[in-house]
Amino acid sequence: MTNQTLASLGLHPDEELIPPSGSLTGRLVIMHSDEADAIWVGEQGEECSGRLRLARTLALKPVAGDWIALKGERVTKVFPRRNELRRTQTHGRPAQVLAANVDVVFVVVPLHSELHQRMVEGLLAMAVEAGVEPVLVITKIDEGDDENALASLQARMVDLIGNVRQVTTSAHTGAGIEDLRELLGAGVTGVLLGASGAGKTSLLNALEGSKELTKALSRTGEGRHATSTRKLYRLSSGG
Ligand SMILES: Nc1nc2c(ncn2[C@@H]2O[C@H](COP(=O)(O)OP(=O)(O)OP(=O)(O)O)[C@@H](O)[C@H]2O)c(=O)[nH]1
Ligand SMILES: [Mg+2]
Repeated sequence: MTNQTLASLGLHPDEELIPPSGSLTGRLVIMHSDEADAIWVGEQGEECSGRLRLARTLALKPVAGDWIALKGERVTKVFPRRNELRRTQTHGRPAQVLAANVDVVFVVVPLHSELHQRMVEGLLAMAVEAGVEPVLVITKIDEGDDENALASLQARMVDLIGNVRQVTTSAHTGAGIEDLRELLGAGVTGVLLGASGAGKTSLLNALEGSKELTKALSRTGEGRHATSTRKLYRLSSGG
């Protein structure tokens, strides 16, 4: 029987985590340089959270979204991943895993901006390579003073990435936020990808309306000044 806490953290009904004896299971929320924040199921089945160290014997460096086993305050095992979101190799450096065990990738593009064509293509490719459904999220539609702006962006996006599912949103007016919430139903792990300033943090805040977090994985800015957060949030609505 799947533990309810693990299900609420995004474990699929057909997945099972069998921990080494004496270990507990949980999910990694965010990696710090050599420590990790995680949520796990305690001895009595209660939900726990806290900062963990990494056992030196880990075969795999964990990332946000990983299912883990822990003993004491150490991560002792990283379970095999259902999928990995990888930032594709650049300048000869090895591909970097941004997040694991993801259900949906939101490619976030603001209504008005220079369209970073190669970046959008790259983000879409990340989703496709991971075998994860991409959804295009057009943000800041409240800035649509020109009626044709949305239609024209949508047409350009279809040219660029084909007919992927689309949601149009405004964190300011709340437009489309419920559509996004529906895509992030109970146990769904979503990742927001997009350029710095595209509106990812604002979307998370609009989804939550409060500081109480749930479960969309925040994620990556690719511009030079971009902030980059790889953190799992839990939404109070269940996603
Ligand atoms: N008009 C309007 N502005 C928005 C909306 N969403 C975000 N913004 C503004 O856009 C700017 C960037 O938004 P953020 O949510 O911080 O963008 P981000 O994608 O998290 O950026 P990084 O963290 O740098 O990657 C802020 O000044 C927001 O106020 C929106 O729906 N409408
Ligand atoms: Mg941000």
